[in-house]
Amino acid sequence: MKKNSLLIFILLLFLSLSLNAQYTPTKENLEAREWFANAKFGLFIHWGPFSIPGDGEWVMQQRNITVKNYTRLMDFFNPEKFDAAQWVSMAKNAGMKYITLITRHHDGFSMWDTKYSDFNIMNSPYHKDIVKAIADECHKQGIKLFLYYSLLDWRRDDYSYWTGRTGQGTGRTVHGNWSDYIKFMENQLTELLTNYGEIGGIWFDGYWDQTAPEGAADRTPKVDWHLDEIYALIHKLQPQCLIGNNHHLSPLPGEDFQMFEQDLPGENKSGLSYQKPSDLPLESCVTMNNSWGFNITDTSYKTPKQLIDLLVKASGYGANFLLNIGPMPNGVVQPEFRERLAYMGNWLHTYGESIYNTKGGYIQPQKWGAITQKGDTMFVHVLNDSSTTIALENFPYKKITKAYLLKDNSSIKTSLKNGALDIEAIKMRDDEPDEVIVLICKNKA
Ligand code: JFZ
Repeated sequence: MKKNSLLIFILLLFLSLSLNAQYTPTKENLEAREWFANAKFGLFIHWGPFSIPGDGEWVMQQRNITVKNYTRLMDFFNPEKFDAAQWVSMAKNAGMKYITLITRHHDGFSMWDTKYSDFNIMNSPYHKDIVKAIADECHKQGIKLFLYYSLLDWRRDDYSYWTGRTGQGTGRTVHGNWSDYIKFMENQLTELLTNYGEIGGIWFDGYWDQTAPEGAADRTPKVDWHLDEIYALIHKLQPQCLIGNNHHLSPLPGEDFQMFEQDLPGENKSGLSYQKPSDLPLESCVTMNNSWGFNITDTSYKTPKQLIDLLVKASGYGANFLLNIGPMPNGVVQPEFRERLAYMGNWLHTYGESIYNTKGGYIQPQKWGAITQKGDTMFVHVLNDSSTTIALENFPYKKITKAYLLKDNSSIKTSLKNGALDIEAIKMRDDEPDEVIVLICKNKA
């Protein structure tokens, strides 16, 4: 009898451990992943009281603003010109299929009507639920909404700031209870996943605050994030909701997509993206200038051509491109951002079929450009002048039945011999960021 109960105990222990470690996405979730991988282009919005000083969303950390002083920003946040319908249609007209909205960044301000923190939009002079306004418009205009949610908090005493890498200069002295903090996040996430209709995904950030930087001998988190529990809660409330976490590591169990910050998958220009691309749907998030949140002196805008290059190369890697805006504190999106978004939308109007619903190329993006594929159609995106022919080694088809420019159907010379494809040299035009060659292929090699 005793032996039996011990056996059952061990069995149960083993079962619960393996249940936690394993995650089997539901059918809805797998469908949502497929939708996501085909969507290709989204709008990231960094906006909140942190926009007021015009110094980026890290202003509290960078200027060591105390909790007491920072709280005053709530009294000034009154974005009277904010128009959710306009923002959502701006994203749609840019050819974007989803919006990823900051609901609570590291400064801890909640952009919705939450019961679990007083530092929220309902206590600002604006007094209207911004997440609700955007969620309603997204549902109305048929664009998916993803919610950015920070795991890191620069204000709360129960956030383990004493083991964190940031948030040391905000004047906190009390060491609160970590389990309270986990409960707080679960309560807030439950609100977000209950009161705002269907949510496309949760975009976590801040995990890295409790981990030594890349290269350190020991990179185990200093706290137990309870991610299994948090992820299970999300998937229970909304099984289709995709979970991603900007921890700059390989995906953890329970995650549904993988993101790269200021980098294309597999590239590491930012020094933040050491992680290898996985089999999950991929997403690259990038700023339009050098700031996420509104920065009044940052005028280093990427050119429209640079933005098209990034979108095309992300697609060539099989990844989504999540392009950021940091609107102004009054709710106006600055014209430099609006112009670029309009340009992208215009471009996608003509070239969308070479981006949406495509897979990454059989070879990765190259100096001259990138490849995207849809069935037996291959799109060769020439982004940089190729004065010589473009040579594609190990071409995966034996025959090309048609080769032409997507914009005007004019035919393009190709020669396919012994698995090597040569495409005639393409001269770039100033008004055309990408010359898209369509190859209709036959007979897989
Ligand atoms: C994070 C945020 O901190 C940032 O404000 C923005 O929201 C971006 C999309 O995501 O960026 C990071 C993440 C990690 C580090 C720095 C910035 N890090 O490890 O130093």
